[in-house]
Amino acid sequence: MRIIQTRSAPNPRRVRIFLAEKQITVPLEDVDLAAGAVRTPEFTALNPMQRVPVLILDDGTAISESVAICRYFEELQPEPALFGRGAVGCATVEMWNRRVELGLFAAVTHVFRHLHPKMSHREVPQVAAWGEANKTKVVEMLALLDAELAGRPFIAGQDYSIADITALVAVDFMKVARLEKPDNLANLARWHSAVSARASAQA
Ligand SMILES: N[C@@H](CCC(=O)N[C@@H](CS)C(=O)NCC(=O)O)C(=O)O
Repeated sequence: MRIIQTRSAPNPRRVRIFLAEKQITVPLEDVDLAAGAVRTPEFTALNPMQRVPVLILDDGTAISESVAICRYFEELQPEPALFGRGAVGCATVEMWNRRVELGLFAAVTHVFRHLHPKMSHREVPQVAAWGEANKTKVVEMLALLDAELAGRPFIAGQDYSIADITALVAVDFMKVARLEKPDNLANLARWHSAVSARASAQA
């Protein structure tokens, strides 16, 4: 088993943090996105979406999509539960992970992909107006999360979950996307300090 990934990219980091929380070690094989590693016929055969990470099982099965990879490991090793517990708990984690993924993570990556000069040959066409529009969406979603975090320690409730991983990686990737973190969101700042202090954040 191995994971094809890129150290600096945000989606592989989600998987690395998830594995660190579960204390699972999987060999990592780094590829260079800037050099077009995901556009080769060999890589495209593994993931036609031409994106990392990709988990390769020992029988050759290739699983991509960060959340799908995380679900595979949750099934193999349920503890600690990072997708929630019970019908309501699992649905609540799913709800928040999707909200964070679609509302924050995607918005931050749109800003990066559509405005950063180094993405001009990988995001074609680069639409600057779309990048700019997503800056507002990022700020609005951070404010929403700040209000939610006034009433609980973690994004989806009392327990750390994959929703916290998605949010942490999105917030940290704001720096790469050249987005400034609002300094008036005290609950979000408290949450960010807590999740960043976990050993898994270094993965
Ligand atoms: N929905 C996918 C997104 C994967 C993705 O966008 N990966 C980026 C790196 S974070 C990538 O491979 N980009 C290749 C490129 O831009 O050429 C997931 O959740 O894994």
